[in-house]
Amino acid sequence: MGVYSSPREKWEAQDSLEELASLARTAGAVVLESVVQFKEKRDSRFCIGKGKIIELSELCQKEGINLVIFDEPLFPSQVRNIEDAIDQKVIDRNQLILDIFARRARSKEGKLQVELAQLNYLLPRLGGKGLYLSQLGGGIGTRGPGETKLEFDRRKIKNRIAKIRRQIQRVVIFREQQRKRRESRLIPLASLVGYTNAGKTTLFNLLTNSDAPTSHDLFNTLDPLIRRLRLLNGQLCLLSDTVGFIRKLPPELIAAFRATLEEVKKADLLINVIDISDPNFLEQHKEVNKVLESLPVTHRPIINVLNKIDLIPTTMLSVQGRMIDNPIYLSAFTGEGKDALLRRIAALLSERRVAVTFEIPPADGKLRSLLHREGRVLREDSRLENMLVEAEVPKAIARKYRKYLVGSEK
Ligand SMILES: Nc1nc2c(ncn2[C@@H]2O[C@H](COP(=O)(O)OP(=O)(O)OP(=O)(O)O)[C@@H](O)[C@H]2O)c(=O)[nH]1
Ligand SMILES: [Mg+2]
Repeated sequence: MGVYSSPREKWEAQDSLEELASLARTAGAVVLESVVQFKEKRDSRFCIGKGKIIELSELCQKEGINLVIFDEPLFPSQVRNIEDAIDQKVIDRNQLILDIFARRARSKEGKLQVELAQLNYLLPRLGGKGLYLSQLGGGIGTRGPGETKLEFDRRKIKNRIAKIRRQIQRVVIFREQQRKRRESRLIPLASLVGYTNAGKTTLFNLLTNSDAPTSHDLFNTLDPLIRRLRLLNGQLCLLSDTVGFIRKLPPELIAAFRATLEEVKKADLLINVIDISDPNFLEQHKEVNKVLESLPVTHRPIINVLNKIDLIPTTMLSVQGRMIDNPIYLSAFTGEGKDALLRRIAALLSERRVAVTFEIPPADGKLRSLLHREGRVLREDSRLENMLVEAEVPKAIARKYRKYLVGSEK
């Protein structure tokens, strides 16, 4: 059930509803009907109009519908009113997304974050049909992470929320330590970002020779993945794959993304994957930019990748490509465009690198292996007692070992 409040928004409402249908199928529902209503002002009791509610009720009876999903966030009282009026279970877009997250989260922190978001969302909504009819509608909206059933007892929920908060705190500290260790290794990090289903994981697999699961489902990836990526000039960087973004993502849900977004915030470089074969790619691109601005990471270098070019004719490509800033045309499927992307990554990362010469005393031999591992060694001379190594290295390394730099580079 979608609602729009000005005639201009009609198309957008229909697109959004189609996306909602994909989300519903991803959660295991069978979509029987889609309805949109034009309503200038949302009804405080039912969100949509009273007449529409009666129509909806009749439609449910006729088609055997046992779950109605609203494309709008509903107040707890609205959920109860609508459920009473149509006598079927009602959830909103946010609950549906949380439900998908609940099934997808794999990491400990991911699971905790999702459960926390669900419980916070459910607490004011207790007493709705979810309580009694959780078996109907495939249980959608009542699943906890790992398929356990959420418990609907106010006191229990409050205790559980407090417990989860403490657990998350511990995991956060642990992750922070891990990240510090990684940062101390000074390898630059590139993060894939983009709308859900844009092909981020497929590209991740292509670039890092991995086989992380990809799927046509929305929100297939939830937990961040990090692998090493070797660029054409031999330089190493880390690449992270993350959760996708989607329109109308409310703040409660953004918290559940936090683990992933931390990686994005720390990235030296963002790779924005855009599905050029999707007719809504521009809106999706805007939505992604909105989330990035809220992080905020917009001052980071960013590479726009137009993915899935194998799906649309070349003539269309050049027209659409003009709408995106300095894009790389790519197919994560066929591999076309991969080298161009690798070159662009290397070029942007090398701006963060300097070419310097170190004079390394024998006692500090491990600096030489560090330069080989993290930098690109251009020349070595070991005829003198101190070894001379000319290399292109991350600026952070040059700074840290300043005392060994030769001549004016100090
Ligand atoms: N034809 C074609 N299909 C692609 C390409 N890249 C990805 N796909 C398909 O698009 C779908 C989504 O790909 P994923 O890599 O799972 O997308 P994602 O961005 O990681 O999606 P989420 O993790 O759900 O946010 C899958 O069915 C892929 O096979 C491409 O270049 N060409
Ligand atoms: Mg993915």
